[in-house]
Amino acid sequence: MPASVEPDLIRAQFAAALSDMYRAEVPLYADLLDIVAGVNARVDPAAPERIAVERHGAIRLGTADELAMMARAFAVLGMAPVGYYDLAPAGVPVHSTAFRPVTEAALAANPFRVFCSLLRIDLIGDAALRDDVAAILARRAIFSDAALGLIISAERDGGLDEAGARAFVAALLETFRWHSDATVDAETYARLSAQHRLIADIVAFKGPHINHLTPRTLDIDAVQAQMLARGIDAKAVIEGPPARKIPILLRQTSFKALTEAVRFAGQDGQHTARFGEIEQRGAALTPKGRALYDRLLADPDPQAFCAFPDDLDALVAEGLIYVRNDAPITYEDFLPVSAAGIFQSNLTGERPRDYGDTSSQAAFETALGRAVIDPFALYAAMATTP
Ligand code: OOG
Ligand code: NI
Repeated sequence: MPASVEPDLIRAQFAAALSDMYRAEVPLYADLLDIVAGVNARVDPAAPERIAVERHGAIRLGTADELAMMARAFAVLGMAPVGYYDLAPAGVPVHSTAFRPVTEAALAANPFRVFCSLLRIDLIGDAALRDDVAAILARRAIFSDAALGLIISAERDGGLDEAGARAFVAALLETFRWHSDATVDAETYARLSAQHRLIADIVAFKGPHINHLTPRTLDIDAVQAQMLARGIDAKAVIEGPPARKIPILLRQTSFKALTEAVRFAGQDGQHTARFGEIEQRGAALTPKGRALYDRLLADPDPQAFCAFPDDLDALVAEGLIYVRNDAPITYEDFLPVSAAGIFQSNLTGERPRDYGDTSSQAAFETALGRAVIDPFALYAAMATTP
């Protein structure tokens, strides 16, 4: 068998192909890349190579089978599921993980990550609609036969050769592509949408179209200001911690979803799904740091955050951040509160839902076919003790 291509390389090729596809489909994303590249070059002309190509995307899946196969597809790209995010408390009927590279070398080679959500059919209150959703989803196949065949050969042979890798990138890209033809009629779309707009987005189409692709900026406030100056409809609030000398975790902001023309069986219609987002990443917090962050975030007083030290020595001395050779380790994951804000910002007018406290990591992992990796364990393994 010919030598197999490094998963890091297949991931880099896939991330680049996805970015090109999204750039062609969503002009706002091309503008974002422009602004972010300009700001990053000004902030740090010597920034590590990974920053220039760094992106995260997001998809939403309908069934356990789709999730299990997606995990196998991402494994070919050297990406594993890290963390469990329960969005139900925020009124969004999904739970999620982040597929991403997990070793320092793989992150340095290409840090592409995908926030991947699974619909919680059990949270649909209307039993008849629940059955319809299951039946509609059971009829679709989100992976082509070519993609499935290449996943199976990669698993069997321990990788893909060059031709296989090229074919796999092209085949998997199709799963992430936008399709303006809905798989349901307008009446069914309206029923799904009335239950929750996100349910219509997940169920009514042929596949889990990529709904945003997010470049990483070194100064989110500067990018936000430039977007507003260009007349782009940016969300007013930046999600995550306030601006600081030593950035921590993740700050994100998103831009309104596009309204797109779609075709229902026999009828024209509209759907809003795809949007823009930028993010700035900071230091990964230890469990102690994260507990402090969560406590301060819950405090209604906006000044509360002053209690989080903003000095490298203090952060290290108090054991709030992970460091490696005296430098903060970058946070590679997501934040459930910010993710909820990102979902909500694209669901204007959606009435609030109360799904109660129904977190179900065990059910998610059964669907996934494996346990998710604990992000703290990954940072702890990379850290050097001071
Ligand atoms: C995912 C929202 C979460 C983030 O950056 O926190 C997310 C979605 O809208 O499907 O991407
Ligand atoms: Ni995002």
